[in-house]
Amino acid sequence: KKVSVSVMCADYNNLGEQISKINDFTDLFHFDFMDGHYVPNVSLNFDIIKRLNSVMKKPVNVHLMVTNPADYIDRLIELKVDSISFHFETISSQAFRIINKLKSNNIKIGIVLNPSEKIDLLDHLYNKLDFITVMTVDPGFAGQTFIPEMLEKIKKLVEVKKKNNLNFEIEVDGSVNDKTINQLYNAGADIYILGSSGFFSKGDTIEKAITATNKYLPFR
Ligand code: S6P
Ligand code: MG
Repeated sequence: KKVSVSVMCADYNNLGEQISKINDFTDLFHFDFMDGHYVPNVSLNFDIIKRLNSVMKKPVNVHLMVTNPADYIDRLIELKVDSISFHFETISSQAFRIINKLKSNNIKIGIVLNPSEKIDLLDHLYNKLDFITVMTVDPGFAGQTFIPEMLEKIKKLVEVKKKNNLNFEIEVDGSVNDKTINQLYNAGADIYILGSSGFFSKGDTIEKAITATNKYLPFR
């Protein structure tokens, strides 16, 4: 089981300092990219990753909430990110092209399912994916309400994995916190994205947030 801290929820006034303190606690860093078009918000960007690359000691995952994700790939390859998460409908017409390009650059690939999207959308891609992200809120904003119906989707993915002997990891994004973690854990999620409700609000310093979060995580 892995933890991925959502950098969009950090204190931008102390970004480098916070990230360096989170290094030992997290397994991955999660960077939300938004273009103000696919979702009505904007968030992190290439320059922020570039500036933080020297501070971060854990792999970087970029979650592209953008209409034209193919436009972002070359710069993410340059930045040597570890993995990229794409929303299914934004790459459905060019999924194989994009997957092959990332694989040849040693970048892991994940597909994100919005709450409205069924897992069957991915049945032709399962064996090509490193992970599948189940959104447990609508994409675009931190601080939203957990959608409990998504637990079934996680369980279905676990079944598909077992039945077909597949390797993809199951990630969850959106309102992952002390109130939802046990259900997500029991459903079988592998990677837990922790943002405002699950990490940064758990203490007034990063040290306190780490202690409090380690206490409630069922796998630590
Ligand atoms: C949402 C984004 C997420 C958030 C995370 C925030 O569009 O993809 O990664 O950063 O969900 O955490 P919380 O606890 O506020 O939902
Ligand atoms: Mg995200």
